[in-house]
Amino acid sequence: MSILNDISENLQRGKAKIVKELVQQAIDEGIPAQEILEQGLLAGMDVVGEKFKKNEVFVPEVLVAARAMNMGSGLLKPLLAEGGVEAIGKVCIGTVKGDLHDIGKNLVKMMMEGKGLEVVDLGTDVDPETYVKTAIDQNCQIICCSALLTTTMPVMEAVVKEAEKAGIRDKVKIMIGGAPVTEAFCRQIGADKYTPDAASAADTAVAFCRATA
Ligand code: B1M
Repeated sequence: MSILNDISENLQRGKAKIVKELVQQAIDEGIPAQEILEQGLLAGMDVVGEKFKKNEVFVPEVLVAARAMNMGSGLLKPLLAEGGVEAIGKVCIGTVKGDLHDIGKNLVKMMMEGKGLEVVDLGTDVDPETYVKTAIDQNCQIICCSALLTTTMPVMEAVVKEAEKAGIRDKVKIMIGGAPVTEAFCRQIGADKYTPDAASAADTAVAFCRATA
């Protein structure tokens, strides 16, 4: 569908205003929000990611693409949240200490809210103590950690240990995700669940909350 290609290409060029207009146009044309997200915005971000890897684009270009991504996904947020019912559980989410990547974390948050979960967003660069303190203070059933850098993945293990130290490990599920994270890593650090994408993270979180309700 060409409007989705247009969204992807304008996102790659960092044309935030045009991306926003095209996303609105796609919504008006009745294209499902999930399709606009995956085949337009995320497809464009994938290309940017590949070019970044090959040193064909650099941090400034990636930042403007990320801004375009956020402007487009902001319009989709209420649509992805449609059908959301009364909060079925509470989750806190953040990108781990040392890591400033937040696009994936924001998508996970958006999908979770869309499934009726209440989400406490801790932002980026979150230390283990903050995750655990928030889970205790705000009665969260789940702690969600995102990491995009291999160097920050170990912080996830520190979160598991911190939850054990605080005596809440049996009361709180710990979910992890982000591009370098794997199922094997999840098992290795003793977290509860790795999910590869935002949609499966939201489904899993709902299932965990229902199981503890
Ligand atoms: Co950076 N960056 N970056 N970056 N960046 C990567 C991650 C990298 C793979 C690029 C590369 O070299 N190929 C590389 C990491 C290499 C590694 O560790 N192995 C890298 C690097 C090296 C860096 C810097 C160190 C660069 C530098 O300064 N020299 C620096 C680090 C800064 C820091 O964090 N301290 C840096 C900076 C940046 C920008 C600021 C420019 C920008 C971030 C802007 C922002 O987030 N606001 C940026 C970006 C955008 C990227 C790439 C291009 C795209 C990441 C992204 O947003 N993807 C990325 C390359 C790539 O991934 N191809 C790269 C889209 C997003 C939707 O995907 O976050 O994976 P993702 O989320 C998915 C799933 O993983 C999952 O759901 C999402 C959607 O389905 N998911 C979860 C994510 N979190 C989850 C949590 C869950 C469950 C599922 O919990 C339950």
